[in-house]
Amino acid sequence: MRVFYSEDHKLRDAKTELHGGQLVKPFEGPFRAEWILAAVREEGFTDVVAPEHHGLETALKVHDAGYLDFLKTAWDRWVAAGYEGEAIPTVLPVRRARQIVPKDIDGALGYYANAIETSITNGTYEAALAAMNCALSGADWLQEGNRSCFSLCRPPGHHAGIDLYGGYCFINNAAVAAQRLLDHGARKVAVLDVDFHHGNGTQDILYERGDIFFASLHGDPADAFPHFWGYADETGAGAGEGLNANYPLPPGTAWEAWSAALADALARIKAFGAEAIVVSLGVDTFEKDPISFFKLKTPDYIRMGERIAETGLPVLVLMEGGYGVPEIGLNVANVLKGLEA
Ligand code: OKP
Ligand code: ZN
Repeated sequence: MRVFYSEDHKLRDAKTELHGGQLVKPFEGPFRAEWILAAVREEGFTDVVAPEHHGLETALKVHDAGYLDFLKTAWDRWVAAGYEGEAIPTVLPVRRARQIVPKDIDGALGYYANAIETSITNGTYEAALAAMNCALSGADWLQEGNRSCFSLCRPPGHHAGIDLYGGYCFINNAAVAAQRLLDHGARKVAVLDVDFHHGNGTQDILYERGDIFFASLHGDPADAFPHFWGYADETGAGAGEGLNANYPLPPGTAWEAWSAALADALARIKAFGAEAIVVSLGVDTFEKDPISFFKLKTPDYIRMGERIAETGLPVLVLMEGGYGVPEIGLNVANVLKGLEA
């Protein structure tokens, strides 16, 4: 299985994340991609290739143009304002506030944020573009007739909405890849989000679309980030009515209950008639993940890959979350092994 990886992920190396009332070293850092790359190579996935460079054409079909321009310019505008820390918003356009994009960078940050733990830094936009390029190259690789591949995207993307960043995400790599598959001949595709956190950005982008089915298995939003999205009664709207499937699951969820939800999601993806699956793979479902509460074990990830492979559909695996412990690498490699079994 081919692996797409760009060294440019290292351009995002934030020093601060707002966590527990303190600015701490971010959970999402360059070490994650290094651990994952080392483990997948160790486990035999040695066909590691840098992605092609792509323009913004596909991203502009899933994101707002003003939002992408904001991402491109935010750091320089923040520095020009004279600030010395990393860029974080302080004011948010909450209930009953006006939804007007402010000229001022402090206001613009709040306008485009859906969570404020995530600092914008020098190099963040360039790293997000590199992750997007990995996703696009992966989509093209499937389109050439290959059954599966792994795009080691970093930073992740599934919390990035139409015009929203946060939760360590800036550009929605999964939505961009799904769009690319459709633009290159697929009629219908699915995004399957198995990260511990609800893929609220992906849901935001796909909610009214009739050509992409979205399923997400995640910690119940009553208990877990992103808190304001991910309930089971969010089922899609307009042309997308019935094409959004959320599986909120309680603290302590282990393989048995988790895999029952996966089986239901895969059955619905098949019934929809998807011609390919984009998997938003987070391994923060692992029992030792520092910020999550599921209890999956390392061998469970092999079974996860096997179950997805049983659909018989081409599969593009994109990296999302998974934190804290070196086992994230083997857990990712196990999914890839299961897919190839
Ligand atoms: C990104 B991805 C937990 C706070 C969580 C942000 C989590 C972002 C997860 N107490 N803060 O989906 O793995
Ligand atoms: Zn996550």
